[in-house]
Amino acid sequence: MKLQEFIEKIAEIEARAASLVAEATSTATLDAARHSLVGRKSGALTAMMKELPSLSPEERREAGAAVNRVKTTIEDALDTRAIDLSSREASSATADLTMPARRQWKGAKHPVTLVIEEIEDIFRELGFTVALGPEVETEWHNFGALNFPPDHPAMDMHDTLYLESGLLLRTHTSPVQIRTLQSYEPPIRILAPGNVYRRDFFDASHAPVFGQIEGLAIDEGVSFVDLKATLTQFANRFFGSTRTRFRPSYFPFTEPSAEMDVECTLCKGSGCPACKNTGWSEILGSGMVHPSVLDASGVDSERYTGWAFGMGPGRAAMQRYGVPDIRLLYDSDMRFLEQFA
Ligand code: 2NL
Repeated sequence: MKLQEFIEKIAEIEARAASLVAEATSTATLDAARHSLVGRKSGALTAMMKELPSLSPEERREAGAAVNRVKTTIEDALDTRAIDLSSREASSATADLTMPARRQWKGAKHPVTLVIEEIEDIFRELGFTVALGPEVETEWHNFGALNFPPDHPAMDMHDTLYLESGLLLRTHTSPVQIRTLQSYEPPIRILAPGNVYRRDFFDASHAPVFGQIEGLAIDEGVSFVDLKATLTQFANRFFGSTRTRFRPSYFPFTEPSAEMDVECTLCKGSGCPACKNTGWSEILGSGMVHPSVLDASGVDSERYTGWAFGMGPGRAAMQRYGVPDIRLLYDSDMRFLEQFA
């Protein structure tokens, strides 16, 4: 083959390559073009390279340089087009331009968590500290130290799961206060929030696992006046300025004991289904700590007195947000929870 002929042939291949690359509309047709042009076995340009030895040594140098230049040009064009086609194929395979934009999910605190944090904030300002303890407790911390008489009807409300080792699932957060009384000298002002367990049906107003917050204040000279003043102050902060009333009650661990009611937040005292037409809603139980409880924990009941209360943040959240069924607080239904975001 003559040099002239060689140069013409590779120019022809270069021109054919340009149109093949331009006409390739898929990676498959482009791959076929690459094969026919620069393929190792049957590529047109590869065939030309095999012709080089038939030229004279002087012609071979010029022809070799020319064929290498064309090879680089063709390969660059093929590579550029390949990237273009594959990105176009990838995006046309997944993009549905009629699809609605994805809505951003926004995390939010659970209404019961909101209520617990609000109660903690109010009591923190009054000098209380948050105390935590185990949910699996000894019978002594849950009942013995709290002056529960054996076989007393008060025990019926506190049935729970008993574990093999004589331990049980705590029925209230009072054991946290017992542990605090055992390890700290008064003055003590603590708030004990946490989950508690009781043998109950799961219905609109009961749950077998529920949140409780108890408070305890112990010092010299603490009286029922402190209980009433502090809890009234709390009710005004939590429910807005509202009337409160104290009714006598019974707990084994307090004497005297009292329930605190607030004016029904829904009907403002005029009576509605939520307050069973009484105009009042019960929000917590309280009382002066029984001397036997102080003595059991090693606190001198001749020197110290104190008061305590217990309330359900789930119940409080239901009143605050007008939730009609306690199960809504445990279902994790996004349609309900989203409203608090
Ligand atoms: C309620 C009533 C109450 C207490 C809890 C308490 C704790 C100790 C000593 C004395 Cl260590 N009392 N806690 C007192 C009165 C009432 O809870 O209805 N809770 C949901």
